[in-house]
Amino acid sequence: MADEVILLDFSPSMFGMRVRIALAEKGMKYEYKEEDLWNKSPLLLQMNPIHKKIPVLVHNGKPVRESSIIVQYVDEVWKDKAPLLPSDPYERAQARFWVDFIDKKFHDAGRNTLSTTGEAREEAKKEFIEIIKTLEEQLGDKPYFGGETFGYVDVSLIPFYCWFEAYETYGKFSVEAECPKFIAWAKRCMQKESVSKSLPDEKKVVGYAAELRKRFGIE
Ligand code: GS8
Repeated sequence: MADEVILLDFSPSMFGMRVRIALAEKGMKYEYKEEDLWNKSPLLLQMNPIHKKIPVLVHNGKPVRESSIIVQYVDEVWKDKAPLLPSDPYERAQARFWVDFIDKKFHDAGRNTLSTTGEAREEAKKEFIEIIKTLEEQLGDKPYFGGETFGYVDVSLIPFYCWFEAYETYGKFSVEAECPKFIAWAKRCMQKESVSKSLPDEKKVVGYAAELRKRFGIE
């Protein structure tokens, strides 16, 4: 029986993009369902009753939740093509550490450049740049965080790149000026079809960020 794969998603979500990229890397066909996060579908509430968040991958009727867990699941289930996690247990633990760092540090720092003003925004930009520099050190001279090939950390981090225009527009700064190596890595990833086809247009993200700022009460 062929696999039935459904993705409950929201196009500007960096977490959803991770799953889209992982599935594209594996060459998987799936049904994409765009959610309205302000009016969630009964299917989303049924498939993720705890967090009520996207993304959710529904594989043969069974839900898998949390983007980093979904990407690892996709890698384990469709293991014959484009391995994303390293085969060595220590290397795998390291990759998981960096994805955890992205979720705990990088994500919040990026969001803070959008959700703050004045002094707090200056602080947020400084922290964001410091975190990117830490990631640049981790990348070293390798083309990808995964080494010679695009891997789990790359899949988890690249979706944030399409948010940079929004961070930079509202934060009034340039990541490229301070972290050119990071931007070179991002452009390298964008050359991959699995990435470029899975990411929304930056302008769309800027529009969504403007809406979020209104909701944060900034504008
Ligand atoms: C985060 C998902 C998430 O924040 C993951 O999958 O990695 N740790 C989770 N999803 C958001 C959209 S992206 O900002 C979401 O579904 N929000 C709806 C809500 O909070 O009601």
